[in-house]
Amino acid sequence: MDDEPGYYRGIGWYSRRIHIPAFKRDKHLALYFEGANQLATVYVNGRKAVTHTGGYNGFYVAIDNLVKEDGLADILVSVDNSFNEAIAPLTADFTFFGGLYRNVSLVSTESVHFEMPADGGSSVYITTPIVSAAAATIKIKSSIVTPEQTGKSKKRNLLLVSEIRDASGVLVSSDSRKLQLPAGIRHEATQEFKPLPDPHLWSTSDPYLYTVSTRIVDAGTKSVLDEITNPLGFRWYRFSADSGFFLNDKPVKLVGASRHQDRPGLGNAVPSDLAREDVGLLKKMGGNFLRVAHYPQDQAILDECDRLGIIASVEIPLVNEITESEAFYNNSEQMLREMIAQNHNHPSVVMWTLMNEIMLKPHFTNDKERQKVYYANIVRLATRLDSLTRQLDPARYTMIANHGDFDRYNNTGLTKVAMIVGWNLYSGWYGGELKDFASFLDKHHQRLPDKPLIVSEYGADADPRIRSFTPVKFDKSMEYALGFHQYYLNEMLKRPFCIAAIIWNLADFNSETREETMPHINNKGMLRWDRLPKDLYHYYQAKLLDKPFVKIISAGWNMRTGITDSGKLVSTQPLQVASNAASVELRLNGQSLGKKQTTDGLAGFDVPFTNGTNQLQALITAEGREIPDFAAINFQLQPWSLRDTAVPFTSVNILLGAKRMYIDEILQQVWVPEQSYRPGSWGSVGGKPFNQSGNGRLPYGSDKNISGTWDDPVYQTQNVGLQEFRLDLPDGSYELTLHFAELAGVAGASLVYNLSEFAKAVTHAERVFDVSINGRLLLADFNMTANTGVAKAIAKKVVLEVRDGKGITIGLTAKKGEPVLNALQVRKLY
Ligand code: GCB
Repeated sequence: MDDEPGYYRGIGWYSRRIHIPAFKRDKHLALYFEGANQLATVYVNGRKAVTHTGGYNGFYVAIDNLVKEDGLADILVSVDNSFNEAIAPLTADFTFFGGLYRNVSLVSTESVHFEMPADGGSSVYITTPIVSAAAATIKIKSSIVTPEQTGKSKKRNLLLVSEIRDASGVLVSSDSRKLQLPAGIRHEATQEFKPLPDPHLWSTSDPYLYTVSTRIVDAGTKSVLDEITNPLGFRWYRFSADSGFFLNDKPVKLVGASRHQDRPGLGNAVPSDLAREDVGLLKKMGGNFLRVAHYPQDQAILDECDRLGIIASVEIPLVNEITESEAFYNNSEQMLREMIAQNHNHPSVVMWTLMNEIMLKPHFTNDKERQKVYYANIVRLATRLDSLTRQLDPARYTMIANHGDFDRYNNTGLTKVAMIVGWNLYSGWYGGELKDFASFLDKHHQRLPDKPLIVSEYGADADPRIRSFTPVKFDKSMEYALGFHQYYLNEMLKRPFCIAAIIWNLADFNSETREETMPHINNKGMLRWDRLPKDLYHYYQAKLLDKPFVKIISAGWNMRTGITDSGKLVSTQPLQVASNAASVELRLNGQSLGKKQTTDGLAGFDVPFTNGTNQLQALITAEGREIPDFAAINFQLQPWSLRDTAVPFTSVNILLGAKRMYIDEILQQVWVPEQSYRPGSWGSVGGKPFNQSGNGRLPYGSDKNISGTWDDPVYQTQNVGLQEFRLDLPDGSYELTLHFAELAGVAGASLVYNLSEFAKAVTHAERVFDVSINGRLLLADFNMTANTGVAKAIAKKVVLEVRDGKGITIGLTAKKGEPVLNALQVRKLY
């Protein structure tokens, strides 16, 4: 999260001495690593045990022969997250945190046990070949390992028992068979159950789970040698290219989100409880689908999807590009095998995703023939992965998620490979207009009428600290993002052939290379990084929840400021309430502001805010009762005329060259956009907003990380060519702070996700200017680039006396180039 680009990518070492107690020493012993990013080598007592490739799947390390006689095991692990051209992901919009970031366990079993396979999966594999409302069949495959022949062990007489119990623990079916196994073998057993009549089906609204417990029992002593319990859900489903997703023959529109695994202060080392919390938050939003993206995650995620009735897709981290090497292909196949083996038994999973935006970084742009070969290699790899998936798990669908370049994926043949085509669409954000989204959906349906379509991603940055009454594309305001989501969601709901609406992303996440208003964070979440809900989350609740719902969505925007309406002691500003009721009443400090009909889950009010705390209450009537929601909004009235004694001036924070507001949550300050000078009030004279030339996305300002501040939005906009800034303040003592940062000559964030035009570096003439206050020189020959550098925050604070009704006039005089000012703050002292 610091200003220095990049993060540690290299080797980390872990060491731990464990002592295995005597009673466990004749057992089978293994270590299980749930996740180590990305190349891990495990040594036990100085001997290399295993090297595992890939950062997001689990793996076993058998240590029976490595533990010392006295039970001592010195475990040493090296984990390397350096770039490795043979291991996916090569590049992506998330941080590849290294290390052992999930649990590591010591697993001990009897010497006869279920296999701990090389793919890290469960050796009990459950399928439900035929399911209907009338009956369900169940098939269990398991693999059992017997120890090498020792003095005493000859053949082992065993029982393999599988029991199916319903949710209340009642046994509903079982199968038991005798096995006589010689020493030192791996035995595969298949148990097929006779059809279970009238199964209680698993669905999104009623995620009913049975359990299957499978055990190896010593036939003589009847003691249980090993036991594995799995969830079991009975459901059947299909994806139709015309009419969407059907679960148990009922149509279900899939609406949900993707999830990254990181949290503030933890990186990827997130306890399972927090992983579970994320799925719970998706459910509470009204979502019924989780794209576990862009890599397999903590098992707790899918456990929770099973439990809460969230349909899921899981994927391997093949993102943006490939390396054309057999080593890369093999590693990718290995990740796929592991993913399926480790996540297979979850009823919530309906599809495996093979790749994400794999043609985003096209390679060989100057050699079209070679580029064709590259694309052909991608399609070849996709075909390998797709056939392997269908062979390993014929019951599930396969999906590939593409970025919005239809022809690139279609002409190369990639759209034909997987069973479902996913499109990650950002029209009206990175490029194009909102309406291009709807045309894209229709184009797919027309050109690929037999291919089921899902919108595997859509979203817009929503920085909860940025607000605007005049939202525009890419201003990062909550208001623009809300309009974006409204448009997208409704277009998808209208089209039955659009199977799924998968929001990018459930929560904000860390991406080191991102700059933006919140550097290193991708702000497209419905939840903030710390999981506090944004307005967007409540909009989805209003649209998706069945139970009565009302929420003042700008409650999170609880610090506001505004200029008084002319001649009044209030400042009227818009506020929205999200609800699934037909109408909402809003009360301000106990007084009704009337009722408003909701449109698309929202009711808009103009609220006359007064100075101080404004108590708001929104009310709906549902199920015969009133349901309220409350918010307290702290409002600072700014006088219309600065000398107005009815609303005495205290302080103001102004962003120049901006049409947005910014809330500094640390200093509890609200910044308002610039206005042109109005006599009696304040404002700028001359100049125009800084605009990063050659950049089609940003309407004003820069998206560059400004170093030396947490208040990047204060410095990211600017007035260029400003002559004066005037404040007609009453006499008194004031503290004035001027904020500068050189924005020109700064290359914009070079993310590959900026799909329209890349931000280009702007070359600028040298900029030298004087700054005076009320005619007295404050800064002479001020040269930001020479003194401090570009994109560096500079603040100049001065205390001054205002006398003789002259107010404050800040004058800027060019010596070379045009003078600039990014922001200013004035505070009355006495
Ligand atoms: C995408 C990528 C995802 C990015 C997202 C974005 O298309 O699949 O990894 O994070 O766009 O926010 O740009």
